Amino acid sequence: MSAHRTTVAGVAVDTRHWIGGQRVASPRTFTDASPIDGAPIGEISRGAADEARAAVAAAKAAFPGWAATPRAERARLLHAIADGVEKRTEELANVETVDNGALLRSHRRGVMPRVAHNFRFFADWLLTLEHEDFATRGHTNHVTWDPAGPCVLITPWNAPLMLATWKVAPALAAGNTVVLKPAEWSPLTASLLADIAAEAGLPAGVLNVVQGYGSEVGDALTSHPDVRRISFTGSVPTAQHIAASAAANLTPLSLELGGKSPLLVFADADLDLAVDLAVEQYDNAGQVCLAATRLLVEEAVAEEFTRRLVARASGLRQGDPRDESTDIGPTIHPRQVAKIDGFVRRALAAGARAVIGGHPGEGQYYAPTLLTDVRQDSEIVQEEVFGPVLTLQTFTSEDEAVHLANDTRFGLAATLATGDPERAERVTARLVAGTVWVNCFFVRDLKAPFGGSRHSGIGREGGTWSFDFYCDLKNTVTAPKGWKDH
Ligand code: TXE
Repeated sequence: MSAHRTTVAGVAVDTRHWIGGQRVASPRTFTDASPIDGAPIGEISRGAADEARAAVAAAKAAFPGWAATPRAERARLLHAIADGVEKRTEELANVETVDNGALLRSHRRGVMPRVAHNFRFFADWLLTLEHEDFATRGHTNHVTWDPAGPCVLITPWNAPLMLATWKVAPALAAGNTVVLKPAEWSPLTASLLADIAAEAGLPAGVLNVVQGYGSEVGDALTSHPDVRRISFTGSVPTAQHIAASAAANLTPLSLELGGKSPLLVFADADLDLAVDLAVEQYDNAGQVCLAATRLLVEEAVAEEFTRRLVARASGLRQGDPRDESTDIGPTIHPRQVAKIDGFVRRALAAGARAVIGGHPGEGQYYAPTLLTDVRQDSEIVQEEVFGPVLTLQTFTSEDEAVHLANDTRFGLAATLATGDPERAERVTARLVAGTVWVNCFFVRDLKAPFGGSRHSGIGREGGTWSFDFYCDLKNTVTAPKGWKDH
């Protein structure tokens, strides 16, 4: 491990920035540690305003060439990046697991294949984008999807490469250049992505990676006048800060923020399925923006549901995320453990009951927790915990279920367990949520719009919606030959 590189899970990772096709070091570094055991795994270049400005300048310089690159060639290069991701799946999965603590088996079988798919999907979609033409009083309207310019993409630590490539792939496909700022708690796979993109032949400056703390590198990126789009996934306070910083240049923003999503379990549901859906909410130690952390259960089945859930959740194995038999890994950082525990302590002090868990485990592990006897207006019901902590409340009518489901400041997702399709339709129509899952969870097609309402964000990404965001739409109106308009 040096100030320039480290080896993690047998994989060499460059820990410097990637700017204009060059590795660039900062005078200072910060230490990246593994959530598995807290051991240091890398000394990462600690970016500041200078590196941020250099990365935007590199993205600006590369923009005209990339924007003018024929779509088919852009698509070919994105497929080549996907090939590189597929070739290095095992390495990426191992590095990501050591860096952010999520399960190796899901990185291997689920996440990394989807990272490759992100590139393939947007490469293919690019080729289907039509330039629309229509006539108005003899004139033609010709609508084009023009690349917007340099984009700043700021990503979190809970699914580092997955969330980064959700943004990088459509931004590049649209003909934009990119400055990616990964989270300081999980910086490594972004650096590997830069290697893969370079090996694939992506021209210098088209993708840049700046490492560092958001508070030190962020403003120089988000207030930069040459930046044409900012896409951010993370917390509400940081989003508010970024929005204020972007306001100086009216830079368009896409914000994907947290949630406090409900799982509504109706008495007519298949209870085993409902319990499966509830248990899934402990995945990634609850560090999932979409997690349905509020279980809202119809009173008639609440006792039986709780009994089955407790039986299942008590059997979950918590431990080393590299172990195939582990169900729940560690939380990302000691600060996150303290934050989760603070929420739980305050809930217990306010009268909540921990049916299971309610305390930290060894190291950075937090025991899967289920809290009952919680009030709707309490902090634990209203605020995102981002840990393996579920609350359970009951309802007696559909109206009450909808009221409880909608009664937070968020609106990211909702999940319903019901055996009645008409009820599903009625309830769904009344829910405030960007995504509603009926008798399923986490099924995500890149064609579908993804995002949240209220404090869960602004805008939608996926399919056409990504291109809406990453392109400047232009309508060219051409008069017919010989036409004189007054
Ligand atoms: O997020 P931040 P944190 C929620 C979750 C979690 C909480 C705090 O509830 O407990 O947020 O996590 C960069 N200018 N989510 O503190 O600060 C930062 O470097 C520009 C939900 O880690 O939002 C990182 O790259 N950038 C969420 C990214 O923002 C700045 C996922 C996210 O960090 C910046 C993560 C600044 N001034 C957390 N300050 C989800 N929606 O999935 C920080 N950053």
